[in-house]
Amino acid sequence: MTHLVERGPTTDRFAGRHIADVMARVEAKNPGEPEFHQAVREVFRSLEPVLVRQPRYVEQRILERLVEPDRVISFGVNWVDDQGEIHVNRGYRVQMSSSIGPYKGGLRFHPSVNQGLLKFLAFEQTIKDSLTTLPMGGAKGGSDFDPKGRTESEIRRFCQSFMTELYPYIGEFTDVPAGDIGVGEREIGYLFGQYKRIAKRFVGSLTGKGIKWGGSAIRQEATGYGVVYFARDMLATRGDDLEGKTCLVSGSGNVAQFTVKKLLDMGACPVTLSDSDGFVHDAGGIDREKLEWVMELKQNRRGRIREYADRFPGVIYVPRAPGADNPLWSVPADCAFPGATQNEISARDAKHLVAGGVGLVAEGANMPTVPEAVDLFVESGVLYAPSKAANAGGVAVSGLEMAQNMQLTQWTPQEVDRRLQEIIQHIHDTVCRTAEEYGRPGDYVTGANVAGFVKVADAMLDESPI
Ligand code: NDP
Ligand code: 2IT
Repeated sequence: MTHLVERGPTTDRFAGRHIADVMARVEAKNPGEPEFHQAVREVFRSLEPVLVRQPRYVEQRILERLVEPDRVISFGVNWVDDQGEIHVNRGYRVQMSSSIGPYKGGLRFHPSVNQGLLKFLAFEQTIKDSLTTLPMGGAKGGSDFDPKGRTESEIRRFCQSFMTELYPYIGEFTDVPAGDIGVGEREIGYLFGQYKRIAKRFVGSLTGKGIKWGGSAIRQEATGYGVVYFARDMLATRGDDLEGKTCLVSGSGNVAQFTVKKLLDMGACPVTLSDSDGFVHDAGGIDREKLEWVMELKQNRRGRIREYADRFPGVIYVPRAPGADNPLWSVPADCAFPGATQNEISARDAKHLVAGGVGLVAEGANMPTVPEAVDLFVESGVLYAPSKAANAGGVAVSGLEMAQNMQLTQWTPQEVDRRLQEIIQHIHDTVCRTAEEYGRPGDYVTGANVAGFVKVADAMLDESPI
């Protein structure tokens, strides 16, 4: 296939055309999957100079192979509610790439889940897992099941039924799911219990397990902590730190809660939290006591963030108006930590953020920023960390959980936290170095896409050159 590569001065143009061709095929072959197209386009746009330097990626059709999941598993999940009524949901596991390790990535339970959404998340996960330095491939799964308003026993029955269907496809060396939206330690417990019931083995087939039953210290905290460590490392490149910085945080789930906790450790002042109904602005700052209250509200009572404004004086609650700008991003601040969901920062939101003084955006959620908004951040000189780099701490500690399970051991929280900080620092430095190598110093988007991609691509070449 060497004829695919034109050498000499046309190479740049050729690489660009190759990327455009593959992208057009991705769109044609995967209709109705806009988030998947968006995620692939976001990575591809960084790759032109990579293909120029390494024409074998073109010859060996690495881009085409990378965007085709190894396997998409889809199954019905039947379960019975407390009234005895039968419900049918759809479950999935998208096994994207096992080039550098067993498939690895979370499970999302949310009514918006469909195959295209999970393909976007599995694709992102492949590049992210590559950045962690640990041997993990990329996958994502979940269901359109809506846990909101469901009782404990309904959630348990759903999880058991989901695992009964997923069971044949996972295992400690095959595919190791974890949590994501709607799946936390409680759900992982029910899923793991059912796995063991079928397998008759206690192995690390899931991560995010409880500390008393094979989990790792700091896994629950890891994504939020990691995002803040990444922000700290970015600010350090400008001789700055988080002390006294006003910070916007969106979401109020696992990632948002531990982002706030680590921001407080670093002397920053988080002032917002949200859920899908609206957001709260606490200009005085969300302190440790209030955060404890939020954790109790969200983890135990499954309450709504609106209640924060009823509980604490001087707090403003703004309900969400669908289709409109998200007013959370118009609150003046120094830093922003989106931690809810994809595409939650529109181009207009980004303008408000920049106008409001934001100089750093570190993404806890996966792909929370639309492409035009990313461009605006990069052009405006905002320190912008894309999710595949900034939120990799979660899956990195999942990797450490797998390592501990294999060794039948459990490290101290101090040890895991030390390793987490080391991994984040390593990702940060690799991303910066790669951006510089490709003539885009300070561009974390190019750095993350290229560094993550190249490791996977090289593994693909080593394992099966044509
Ligand atoms: P949780 O389920 O714990 O919390 C999700 C939060 O986001 C809730 O506050 C939820 O509000 C809000 N949210 C979810 N969907 C929407 C929506 N469509 N519009 C507005 N708000 C929404 O999930 P996590 O905190 O674990 O995940 C948050 C993000 O972080 C996701 O993008 C996830 O992929 C990403 N992530 C998670 C990791 C992890 O280890 N858990 C690792 C890396 C990334 P509501 O209660 O109203 O639904
Ligand atoms: O998006 C993510 O990185 C996760 N939801 C965590 C995946 C994992 O396997 O820990």
